[in-house]
Amino acid sequence: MKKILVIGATGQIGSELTMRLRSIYGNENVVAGYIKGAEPKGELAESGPSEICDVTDAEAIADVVKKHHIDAIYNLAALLSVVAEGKPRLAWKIGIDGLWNVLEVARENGCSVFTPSSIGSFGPGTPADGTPQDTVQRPRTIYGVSKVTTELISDYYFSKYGVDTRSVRFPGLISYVTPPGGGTTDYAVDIYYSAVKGEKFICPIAPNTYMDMMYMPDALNACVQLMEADPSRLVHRNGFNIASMSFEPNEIYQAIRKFYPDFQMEYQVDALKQSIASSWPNSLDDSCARTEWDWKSAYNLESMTADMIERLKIKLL
Ligand code: AKB
Repeated sequence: MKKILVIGATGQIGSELTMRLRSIYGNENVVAGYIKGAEPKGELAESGPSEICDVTDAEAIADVVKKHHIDAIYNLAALLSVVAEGKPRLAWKIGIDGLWNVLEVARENGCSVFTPSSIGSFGPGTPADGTPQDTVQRPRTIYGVSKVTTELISDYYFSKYGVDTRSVRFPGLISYVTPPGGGTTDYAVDIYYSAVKGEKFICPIAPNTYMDMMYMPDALNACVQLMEADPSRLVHRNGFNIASMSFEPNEIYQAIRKFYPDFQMEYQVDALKQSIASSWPNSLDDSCARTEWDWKSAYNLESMTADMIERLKIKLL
């Protein structure tokens, strides 16, 4: 049975991915790695082992890997795009110095590694519609620069040392469990909270700004499916485009209004968020992921909206 360490296990993706991995590989085989001040709570804390594991501390990662005989690391530690713009040095320290620590520990201990990339790895010079798998990547944000570097250094560790590195480029992720913190796509989560709470939504992103988005269950499937994929079929390794839906603010607003006809939205565009959003693609072409490891999403805007609203009603009301 696989022994897995999730670094960043209490974050937006980590909190759900850890539980999904425990349901597949067994509770005792998935270690939730967290930093001080972000301790696991509730089911996450009670269902399996957890360890302090700061990605910037190589020795701590090595200790946890050795203690639990880890053979796969999901490295989810990162600052999201908007926060990273305010703290570029810290973003690099966590995203790249941290990744270097993970890759070195993986090399020494024979672990495979999953470190997500993002639609943020693209920039204004990238073809915006049907963005190909292999294309221009010249992002203007530190988040994007660190994601391109993540893809390249992860590929390098595979070709130079044979470390089994794999990753996807996540779209904006939408979930009712753990809110995201400081991303450009967060509005597409926040809008559901406003609708269910009966509040007017102030939209920080301008009309007609299309970005790829994905419901969390699809994102979790992508992580597991790629890490289980037959390596002989993989032409690419790090930074697979994956896609399920692309929309602009009015389209998600209209989808929610089918459930809440009186729901109100007003635009108050945030300059930083908008400049980041405008530099990202409208929609990715995920055909390489479909061909190389049979990727396919399950949710679209309508089915995600129905599920989000139902779940948030239980959580909030
Ligand atoms: C962000 O908005 O920063 C993230 C992402 C798309 O990578 N959600």
